[in-house]
Amino acid sequence: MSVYTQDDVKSRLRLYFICGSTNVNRPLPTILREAISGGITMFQFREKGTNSLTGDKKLALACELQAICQEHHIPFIINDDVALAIKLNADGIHVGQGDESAASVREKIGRDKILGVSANTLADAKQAIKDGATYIGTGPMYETSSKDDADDVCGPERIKEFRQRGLTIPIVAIGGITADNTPPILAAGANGVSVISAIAGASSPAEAAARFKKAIVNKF
Ligand code: TZP
Ligand code: MG
Repeated sequence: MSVYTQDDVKSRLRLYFICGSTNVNRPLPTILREAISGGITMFQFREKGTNSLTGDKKLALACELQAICQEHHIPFIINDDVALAIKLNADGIHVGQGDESAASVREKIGRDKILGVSANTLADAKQAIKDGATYIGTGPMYETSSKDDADDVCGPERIKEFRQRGLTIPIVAIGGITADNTPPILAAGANGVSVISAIAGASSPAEAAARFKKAIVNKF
């Protein structure tokens, strides 16, 4: 699929698995296959931090993960690395506020690709929309140990506020999300949850993803 409508993206955001090689202690391609069998709806390759792969090793892993996603019709998104996303013709890219500007990324990738932007304030969210974001990510909803420089916990109230202020863009929540604490996030108006450790660190990523699906399915 190369053109995504907002409705496609909203449903794809429901269970958005994010992972890099440093988040797992088994091979990431294996974990990804298991997470897909449990029902994830989108995948982001986020290779960053100490001991993360670079250069050819990063490229080789990205290619392998993309092939798995393609086999299962799961959109493959790359975090931050615009050159890699373009080289692989990935389905999309996700950038944070400290990365290359969303407007510049949109210009490079064209209008048909998914562009995710992290936005923790209403002003940043509005700017992201102007710049051509397809969806915004916001958090951390709850305490997380997966991001060293995470902002303060905002809770589902952030999502509620964005919706009350009139934002209709697809929104995915992030940070400390588990199957158990998912319902208030969806009730606040998020289209889905993005998750690293509750799936990547589970003894069974497939079962972990399936537990999320149970929490999500009744909400739509
Ligand atoms: N951005 C805000 S919190 C976070 C990112 C990338 C980490 C989310 O990981 P986890 O393990 O699902 O809390
Ligand atoms: Mg980033």
